[in-house]
Amino acid sequence: MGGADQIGALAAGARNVVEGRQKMTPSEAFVETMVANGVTDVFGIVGSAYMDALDLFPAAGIRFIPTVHEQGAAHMADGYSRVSGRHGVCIGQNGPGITNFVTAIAAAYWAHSPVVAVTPETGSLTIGLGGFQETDQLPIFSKITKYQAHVTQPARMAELTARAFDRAILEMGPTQLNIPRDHFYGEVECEIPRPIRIGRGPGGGRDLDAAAELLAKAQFPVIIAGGGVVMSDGVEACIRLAEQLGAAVVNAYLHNDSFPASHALACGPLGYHGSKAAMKVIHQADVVLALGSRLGPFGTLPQYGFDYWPANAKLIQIDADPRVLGLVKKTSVTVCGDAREAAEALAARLAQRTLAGAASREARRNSVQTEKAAWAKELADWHQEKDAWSLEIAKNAQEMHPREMLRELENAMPAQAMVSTDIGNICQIANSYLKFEQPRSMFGAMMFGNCGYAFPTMIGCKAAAPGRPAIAYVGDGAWGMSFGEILTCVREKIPVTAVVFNNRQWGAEKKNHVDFYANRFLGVNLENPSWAGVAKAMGADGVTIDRVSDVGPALAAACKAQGEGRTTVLEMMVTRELGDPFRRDALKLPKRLLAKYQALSA
Ligand SMILES: Cc1ncc(C[n+]2csc(CCOP(=O)(O)OP(=O)(O)O)c2C)c(N)n1
Ligand SMILES: [Mg+2]
Repeated sequence: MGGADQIGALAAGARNVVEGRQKMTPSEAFVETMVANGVTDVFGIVGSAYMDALDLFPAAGIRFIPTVHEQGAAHMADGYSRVSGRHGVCIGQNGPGITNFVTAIAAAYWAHSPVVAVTPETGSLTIGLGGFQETDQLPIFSKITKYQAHVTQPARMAELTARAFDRAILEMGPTQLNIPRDHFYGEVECEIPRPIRIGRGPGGGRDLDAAAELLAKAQFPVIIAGGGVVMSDGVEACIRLAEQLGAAVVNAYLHNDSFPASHALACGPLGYHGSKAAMKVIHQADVVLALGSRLGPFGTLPQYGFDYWPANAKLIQIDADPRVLGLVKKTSVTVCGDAREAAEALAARLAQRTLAGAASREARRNSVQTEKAAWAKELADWHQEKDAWSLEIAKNAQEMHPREMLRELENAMPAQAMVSTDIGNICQIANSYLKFEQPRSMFGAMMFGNCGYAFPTMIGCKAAAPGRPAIAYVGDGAWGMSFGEILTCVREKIPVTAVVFNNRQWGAEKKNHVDFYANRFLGVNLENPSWAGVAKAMGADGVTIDRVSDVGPALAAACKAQGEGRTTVLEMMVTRELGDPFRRDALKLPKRLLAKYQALSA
């Protein structure tokens, strides 16, 4: 027996982690610790720095998924972890392979994803000599990881690998495992540590009592279901608490999957291009329960010219991370706990209580229905952007209006779909048109906000959940940054559907030129190749769509093709009109003092 047969036979027993203290190589200790943590997939680009360990992956039952770029690998690890709740793992060559991770690890940090970035570094005997591919790899990640392990000695490989994996889950964020490349070699005696997985608990008893007290007295309670509800598998608990209280539920920004959209109490998302119904409802609240949310500053800014945050409401904030409590909004009660367990604990406390809001339960429910219907009607009648510039630019255009296209996509969205969204004007508007029934379905480029996030992240999602339809929404500018990973889909047979919004511009930034710089366009217009043609040249399917009636059938066909292993790029030809900007607080009208720049003053 040899070659592939031998690896297959070894892999059959791969999930049994070696027991007890024994002699092994550091590479074996590293790989066995990953096995102990249930790792089955690792994304990266091959490199000599860790080849001794890589050689063991197949026999250990670990699939190595080679990518086009290390940024793609780390985004894939992010998507993989967000959809599965398990670790996402990426690895690369010391120096440039590792610095290529940086943007994606920063994104994973703000998405609270348990990604382990394995970063082999230059050999310990030559550190500091300025040899090949050397850079100090710990400072680079110090602000974008929850924990950094540096393998100081080969004998500590298992211990420190285990700690990096434990802390990624415990602290819900990326960790770094930095390994001098010579430390993979040699002989050590060690035991493979078993993973530490602990319940977070619902929070302090007195804090929960105080929260229950506020909720019992609330006339108009509203729940914000945050990412913590998704991460704690707490949607059912959130539904029960909402029903008990008769509380409307809004989704925190970019967490449209934190509460089922079809539920009678669901109002839709807050934040940019969120649901006006959600905003109007939360505006009436006298008590807001932020469940599993850090209440990020970006997600509650005024929208549609409406400063909806209920400034006088009492705020209960529950989050598993003590550092985010009271950070952005002043709280009346703070609870450090797991969103699911806290919701269950509150439901138990409220079961025996008379609820002050009981009498108005029906009225509040009706108000939710009325606002939802009004918002649905407004969206249905909203075919194109109505500002002067958009009306002008789209006047005689042959292309589709972005909103009409987004609505068709919404209507054709298959059950159980996973959708990632990039950063850009059309992706942002998509927030109004993305509804989900189950958690772990929406993967926004969270608060790091990097263009180029959505596509590789969705490849990672698909690797973790091959049975679910995988769809990435990407602007054409961001697509230019990320389309290379089509090759990963094709080579590794990880079929994904990319919906590329071809408006021939870096639209979200162009909107700033329109709103603040008197249409002085600079660096925002894009000349594109046929993105459908590029996809075909790379071995995927590519379809150019310029009729609204073709959008839904094309999405359905592309998702079906995933079942046959086919990746499709749907190139949506849309007008250059632009929706409301990302934010209005970020820019000021230009003021120039020097005479030569006077013409550029507002
Ligand atoms: C990596 C990165 N570079 C630059 C930006 C700034 N930026 C934000 S939105 C945007 C334009 C996105 O254009 P596109 O992807 O074509 O989407 P559109 O706005 O046209 O819908 C840019 C350049 C960013 N967010 N991330
Ligand atoms: Mg664009």
